Amino acid sequence: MSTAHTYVADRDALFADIEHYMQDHQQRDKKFAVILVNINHFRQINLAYGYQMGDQLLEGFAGRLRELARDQDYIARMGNSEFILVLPEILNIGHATLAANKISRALGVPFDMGTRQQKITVNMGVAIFPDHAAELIKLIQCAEKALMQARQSVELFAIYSHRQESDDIEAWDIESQLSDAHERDEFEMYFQPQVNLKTGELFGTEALIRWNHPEQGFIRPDLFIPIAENSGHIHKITWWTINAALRLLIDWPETSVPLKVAVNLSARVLPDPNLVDSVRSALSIWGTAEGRLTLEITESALMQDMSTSFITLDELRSLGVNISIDDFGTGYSSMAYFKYIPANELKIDQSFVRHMLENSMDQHIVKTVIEMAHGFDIDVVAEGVEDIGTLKALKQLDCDVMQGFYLAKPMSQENFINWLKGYHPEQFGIE
Ligand code: G
Ligand code: G
Ligand code: MN
Repeated sequence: MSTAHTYVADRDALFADIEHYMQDHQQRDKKFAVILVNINHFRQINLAYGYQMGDQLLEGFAGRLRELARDQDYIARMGNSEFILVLPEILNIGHATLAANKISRALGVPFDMGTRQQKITVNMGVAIFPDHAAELIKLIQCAEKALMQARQSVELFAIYSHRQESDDIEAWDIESQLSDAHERDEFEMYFQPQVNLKTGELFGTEALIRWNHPEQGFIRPDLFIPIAENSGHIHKITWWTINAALRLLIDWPETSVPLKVAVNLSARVLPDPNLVDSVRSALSIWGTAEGRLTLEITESALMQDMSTSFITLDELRSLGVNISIDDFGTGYSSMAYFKYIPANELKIDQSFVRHMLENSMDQHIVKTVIEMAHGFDIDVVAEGVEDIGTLKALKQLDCDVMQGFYLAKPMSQENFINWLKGYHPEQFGIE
């Protein structure tokens, strides 16, 4: 067996080592734990500091893991930002939990990145041999599944449980029914209004998809969009959403200001070479005037492959489409790149807006984002406005547009058009 604390990237050697632990523990009727540790936002760290510093961070991280490990523990690198720990001879799951907590505490101290100190966070997934699986690949898969669960939750780590298997079945069911959903016309578009804070006039609307399932009722996009992204259904859905959104403009063509309609674009369709052509066709089918379609792209989607996505966005802009950066503030984009993003709108994430009255830090972030965006001639939409107090504070901070439950929740097209017809700024206290 290779010595403890090795730092390898060779998967065959790594698997052979774990295989060895399995035989050994099986013979002696003992348990061991596998912990997968993934460094969050490692890609952004690499972008911000360069790859050399990124490698240095990995070295430092491995060093900290070694410091807190026992002599007999095994540590290796699994992937780009992922490490694997094997903790031999544990008595129960509690020992693995202790180790996971120890790891997170060891990260309280930031890493030295030359000019700056960088704090990092991790997620961890834990699986136990032989309780969760007695085969190598299955055991690693259990740990991977637990890691994925941790990444989707607010918890630092997750221990594999069989309940996750039933989640997988649910995911499969949704996936198999997605293509039928399309054929059976089960998608519906909901609309949430946006109001110009400067003038009180209507500004536009965000189009939000709903899946009206015959047995399950309304299925939220949070649940089925990620599955559609992984299964490839997202391309058809995107075509449907753009057309459903542009149809609204036909059904409701006239307001005092031309209404804009905003469609959310998944990160997965941004690299699609057909995207620009599809958008061009849809605009021509519906005879949409310039400046009336907005495409929302999350900040983190933009950061995934900046050079390609910026070219695509430029092409979309040249079709007269507005580009909005969605969920801004949650994606860790660096100021160095911000000035190059070909966007004309930015949406401050609702997590900052919703508590800005009670939390002065959030208010400060909102203020700074507005000032910065205006410096680049970019309009700011605040999402998640739930009360008049927040509306007034945003107006004072020179925010351009607001959207939130205070005005209205997302509504069916029919209800939305009725809402528009009845809209008066005074009823919301907007002067
Ligand atoms: O409307 P709701 O709160 O349920 O939306 C939840 C999430 O789903 C939001 O992040 C929203 O951006 C996303 N979403 C809503 N409609 C669409 C859509 O048509 N396409 C994509 N890609 N995402 C959507
Ligand atoms: O990720 P994205 O910004 O596209 O998400 C938009 C979602 O936010 C919509 O689906 C909508 O349901 C939700 N939303 C809009 N306004 C509010 C609000 O004022 N409060 C809360 N809690 N959610 C909101
Ligand atoms: Mn959005």
